[in-house]
Amino acid sequence: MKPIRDLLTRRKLKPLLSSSVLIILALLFACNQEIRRPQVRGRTIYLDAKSDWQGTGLWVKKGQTVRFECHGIWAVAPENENRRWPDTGPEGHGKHPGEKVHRLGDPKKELPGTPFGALLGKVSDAVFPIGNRKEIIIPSEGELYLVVNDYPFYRHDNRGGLTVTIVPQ
Ligand SMILES: [Ca+2]
Repeated sequence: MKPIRDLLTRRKLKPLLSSSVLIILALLFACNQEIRRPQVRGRTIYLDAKSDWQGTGLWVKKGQTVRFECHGIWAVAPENENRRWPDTGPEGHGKHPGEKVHRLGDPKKELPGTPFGALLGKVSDAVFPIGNRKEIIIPSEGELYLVVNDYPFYRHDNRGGLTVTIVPQ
């Protein structure tokens, strides 16, 4: 009787043991995948001054803080207009002569009341200035888009671009 009982126990135990091993292996694999998966916290894009609104691929929420870091220079006019529109960063041309010459065109800007050449953001229909600020509180939910502030119909003569690192908090 004893060998038969042993055999029965072994027969019941064996599938149990092997399925337990499989479950443990599956869990270990899943944990490993979780650890290996890159944690995408933000991204860096190149924003050409000639570009229309450029998607960042980042989905942001209303009230969320987003950090920005910009490198590079751009301008809303070609090189031969450098005296009016000298190279600038994300803060834009506010203090330069071109801004005064074109002050009557302010309502035609992508974002009126904000300097030419300033970095702008858009989420859903909300357009907002970013400029050289390091942090922005997002006003709406959706994908974050970026553009240089210029006449939307006159970006083709712009020069330069910015490398923008965007990190939602
Ligand atoms: Ca332009």
